[in-house]
Amino acid sequence: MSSPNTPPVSAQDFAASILQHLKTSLGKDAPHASLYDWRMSLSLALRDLVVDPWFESTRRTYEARGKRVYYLSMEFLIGRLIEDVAVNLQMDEVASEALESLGQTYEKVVADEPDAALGNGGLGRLAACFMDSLSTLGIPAYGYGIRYEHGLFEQHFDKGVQVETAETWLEQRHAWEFERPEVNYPILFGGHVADEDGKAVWHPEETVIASAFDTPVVGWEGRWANTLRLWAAKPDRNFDLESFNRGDYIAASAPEALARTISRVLYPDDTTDVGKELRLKQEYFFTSASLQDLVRRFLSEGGDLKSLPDYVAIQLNDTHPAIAGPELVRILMDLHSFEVSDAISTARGCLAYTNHTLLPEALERWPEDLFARVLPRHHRIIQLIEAAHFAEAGEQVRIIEHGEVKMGELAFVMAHHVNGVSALHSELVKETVFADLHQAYPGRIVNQTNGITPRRWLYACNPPLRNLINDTIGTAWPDDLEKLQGLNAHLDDPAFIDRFQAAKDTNKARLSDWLKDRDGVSVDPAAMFDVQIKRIHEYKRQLMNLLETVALWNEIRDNPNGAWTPRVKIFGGKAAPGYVVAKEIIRLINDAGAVINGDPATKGLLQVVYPENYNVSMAEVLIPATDLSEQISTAGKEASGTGNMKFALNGAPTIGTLDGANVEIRDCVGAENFFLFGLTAAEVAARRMEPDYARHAIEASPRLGRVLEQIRSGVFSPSDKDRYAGLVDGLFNHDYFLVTCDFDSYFDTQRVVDTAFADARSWTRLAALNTARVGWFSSDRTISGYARDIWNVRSMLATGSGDRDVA
Ligand code: GPQ
Repeated sequence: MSSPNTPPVSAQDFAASILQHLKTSLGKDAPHASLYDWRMSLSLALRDLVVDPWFESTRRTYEARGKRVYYLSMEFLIGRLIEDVAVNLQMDEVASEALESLGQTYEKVVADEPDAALGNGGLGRLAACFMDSLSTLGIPAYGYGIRYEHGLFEQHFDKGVQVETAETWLEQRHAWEFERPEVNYPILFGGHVADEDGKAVWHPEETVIASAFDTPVVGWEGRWANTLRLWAAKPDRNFDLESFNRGDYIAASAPEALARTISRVLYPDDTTDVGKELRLKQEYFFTSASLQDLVRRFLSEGGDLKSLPDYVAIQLNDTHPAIAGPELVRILMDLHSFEVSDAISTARGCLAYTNHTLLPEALERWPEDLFARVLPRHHRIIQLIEAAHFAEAGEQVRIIEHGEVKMGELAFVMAHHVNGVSALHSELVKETVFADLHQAYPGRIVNQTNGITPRRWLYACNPPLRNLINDTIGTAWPDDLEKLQGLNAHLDDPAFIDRFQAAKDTNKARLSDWLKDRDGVSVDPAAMFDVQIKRIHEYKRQLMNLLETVALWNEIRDNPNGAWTPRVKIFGGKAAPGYVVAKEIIRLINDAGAVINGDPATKGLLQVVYPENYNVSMAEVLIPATDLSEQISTAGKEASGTGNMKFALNGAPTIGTLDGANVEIRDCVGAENFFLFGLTAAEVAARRMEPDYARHAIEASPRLGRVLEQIRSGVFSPSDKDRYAGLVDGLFNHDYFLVTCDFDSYFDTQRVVDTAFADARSWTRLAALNTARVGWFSSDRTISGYARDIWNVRSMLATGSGDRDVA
């Protein structure tokens, strides 16, 4: 494996490798190569360099009989991989030089790669950051998920309205994966369960084949590489020749179409439950394939299944793979003759569950009849699990209740640990959704505050800041992010602050150019870039941000000679296609933006920008260029947030509520360096009990009342004056997320931000202070916590003193 900071090959050799791939893998010579051909050749040449560390990692794990982590997730939002791999292999400069020597521009080739958008948002991106950290820390691990043919939909705006089109990343060859046609498992559905000689025997009626595709995930400095194994669905019989011969061509290909449907599309719902049969099938499909695969691996190494928990740690990313509990029990009982209680305790010894939300609509529940029809054997096993749970803990919490199978309760009961994703969230998990189960199983709930990989979210996406940090504190920080604390000593050095400002200016200029090229939008890089990027959801309160924007517009018009701080309000994010209110909010942002941007009275002082189709690669351009990070969810609703960490790390102070990981970010940067506003989680709960709280808040705020009246009366929708009447009435009558109650506090705090930003040097110091103090939010720290508190696994990377301690 490569030694620190030494690229494994020279630019000359790497150029030769690219040319070789161009010829033998793409079938082109340089004069005829398209951008696609160059990009594929570069990717394949980089992939070649990952294979040795990958084999070596597998071999070492096998020889040491090391415990492996299996991370089961419906989503891996990995984005582009070229830069990621190049940076982790210290090949970024070499790759750039090699392409240059071939007459190509590295940045252009990198930008040609489609995002692998196999996730909705934070949950999926967290899984991708965890894969990076598991490899960086040298923990043997597999990520298991679904190889969706269509990732998250593409978003377009048609006169401000979100329209969705299918995402098609697999129309091109995916350069990074290795197909494993020999790794196939049958996945069974439906049928019935018969009692035969006192044994329950499942007679399924449908079989789908899960087929593996492996992507190596290389860690920092190429020290270690793990596998992301994604399952594609295939029919068990490809083609019904009998029907074909009869001339029934549609019937002949029907089984194939049906089977493939299972891995066809990613459900675009984020934190909302959909309850569709196909979704349940997707969940069981990838969970069953993954468990069959890990059991096969374990047995092939000569293991005795009773000791499975000593060698296998299975992490359930939310309830989506919660069927793992009953499925592992089924495998142990039906295929390996375990007694029920042994099967349950062995399965529980392997399983742990991460909860990502308190929103009741996101805790999955399946109608019992649907569940029993699709998975009749598991339905019975869940009854056995429930009985065992009653025997252990008393009968106060049911898993099957009111005709529904409750996946949160199932995951909890079958896990040896349950974790929340920020300190506040984990406490609320104990107090609210799982209060009774917490009583029954004290100590089971623990906290693991989320993190982000600093390789992608600072080193790769922010070269100017990366170079400044290297020059200031050396190069040991990308896998030891607390080293950024060393920047604290430079916060009062004017030369450092100048360079920090220069880095931010470079990034803002890059974003401005990007917006101009992509959308023809001009922004002033000297204005404050105020950014809110995330899924559109009422609890995240993009609407409150928009109301504040309109209020500010009013104030500037009322007082045109005031000392206003110029702002560009940047929004980014998608709404679930079926989430009507979220789509109205998108339309309102676009409508109001059009009016505000066209107003000569506020030109140069206030602008609204909403680039369509926000995704990971857009985040990589926006975050380094941001001056102010908007983290304004209703307290108690955002489990953690991870965008909040990315902004702070890249030198953007936060305006935010005491919610999720904001609380811990504020602890790290210092209360005086965080623009706090709004009700606390406890105050939110109390306020909701007050009658007519929203109406009272609106009456008490003439500023807010005026904005709502403008929206309601059609100021931003002159051709359709009532367009937003429903949205505004909603705020008066059922403002569940307390937009109205927090509005004044938010507006006032934004004016404090205005004043602070106007003092450029002290603002830059504040930005640099954020970078210096948030190293704790590295996902390396998070993964070390899981390894120590939940998985009981160790790093395989030897240091001078034996195993590297990941804790
Ligand atoms: N999250 Cl339940 C999602 O992105 N999708 C989901 O379906 C659920 C949660 C997010 C959550 O809203 C954020 O607060 C977290 O930071 C993120 O998961 C990762 O834990």
